[in-house]
Amino acid sequence: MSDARIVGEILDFARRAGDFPPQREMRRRIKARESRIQQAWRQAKELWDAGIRVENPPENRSYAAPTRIVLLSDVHIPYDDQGLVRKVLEWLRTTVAQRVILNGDILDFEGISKFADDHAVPLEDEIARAGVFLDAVVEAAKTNNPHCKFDFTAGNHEDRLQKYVIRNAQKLETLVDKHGDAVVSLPHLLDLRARGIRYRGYKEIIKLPGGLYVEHGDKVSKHSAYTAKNVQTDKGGSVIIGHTHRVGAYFKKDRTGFHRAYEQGCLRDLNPKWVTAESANWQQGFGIIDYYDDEVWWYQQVLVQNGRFLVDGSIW
Ligand SMILES: [Mn+2]
Repeated sequence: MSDARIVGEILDFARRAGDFPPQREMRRRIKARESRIQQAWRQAKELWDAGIRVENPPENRSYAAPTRIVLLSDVHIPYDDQGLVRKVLEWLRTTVAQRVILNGDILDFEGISKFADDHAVPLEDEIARAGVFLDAVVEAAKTNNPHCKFDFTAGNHEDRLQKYVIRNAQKLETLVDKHGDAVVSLPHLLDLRARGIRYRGYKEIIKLPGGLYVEHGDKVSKHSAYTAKNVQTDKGGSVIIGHTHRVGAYFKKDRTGFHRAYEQGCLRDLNPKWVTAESANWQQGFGIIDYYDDEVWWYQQVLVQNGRFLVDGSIW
C-alpha cells in the first residue's frame, strides 16, 4: 500500500496545476524515499485517471483519506436486514474506497447446516440473492473509484458448504471447473472471478499495513469486546473480527507497541426465528479503516441504531 499522504500531495499538485505531473517532477518536489514516491505516483495517477480529485489533507481537519478500506460482514443472506443493507450501499456509493473486504458470513447456508429445518430458504435462491448483493456492493464501491478491489473471506456459515460436501458427497470434492475452483464451492457458485472478487477460505487472515490483521473469527465470548480482546491477546497485533454480531473495542499498549482490537457488528436482522439470550445481545454495525500512511490508521466503528448510522459526520 502506498503512502496516502504522498498520494494526497501529488493529487493536490495535479489539481492546482490542472494536469498530472511527470514522476521526476514529483521526485524533485517531495523529499521521501524513492520507492514511496514511485508507488504513490502510480496510485495517484490511477485516481487521477479515474477522475478523482483529492486535496492534500490539511493536518487539522477531518478528511476522507485516499486509502480507505470498508469492512462488511455477517449479512447472513437471506436473513439480512434489507433496509439497512440498502442504506449501507447508498453510503458506499458516496465514499471513495480503495478496497472492500467482505469479512465472512455473507451467506447463512441454513439449508445445509446441522440444524437445517424444512423451512430453510432453498440454496439456489440464497445463492442468487447473494449474487445480487455482491453486484450491488461492486457497483456502489466503483461509483467513485473504478479501481476499487474486493475481497471475500469465508466465515463459519460459508464453511457449511464444504463441510456438507465432505459429509455427504466427498467424492465430488475433487471436481473442479476450468479455473481450478471446486464445482461445489463459493468461488464457482458465485462466479467470484468474473465479479472481480478475491476469495479466501474460512479462517484465512488478511494482513494489512500498520500491524493490522482482519479475520472473520471462529470463537465467541459472552460480552461485547471480550472476543476481540481474546484474539488480540492470543495472536498479538491489532485485529478486526466479524462473527460475534457484536460491536466492541479493546485497546492495549505493551512493550511491542499500541494494539487495537475491534468487533465489527453484523448486518443481519436482529430478530431470528429462534431467539436465545445470545442472539438478543447482537448489534448491527460495520467498519471503515482509513490509512493516513503505512503506519497510521484509524478505524471508524459504525454502530447502527434503529436502522440509522453516523459516518463521516453524516447520518444515514
Ligand atoms: Mn460467523
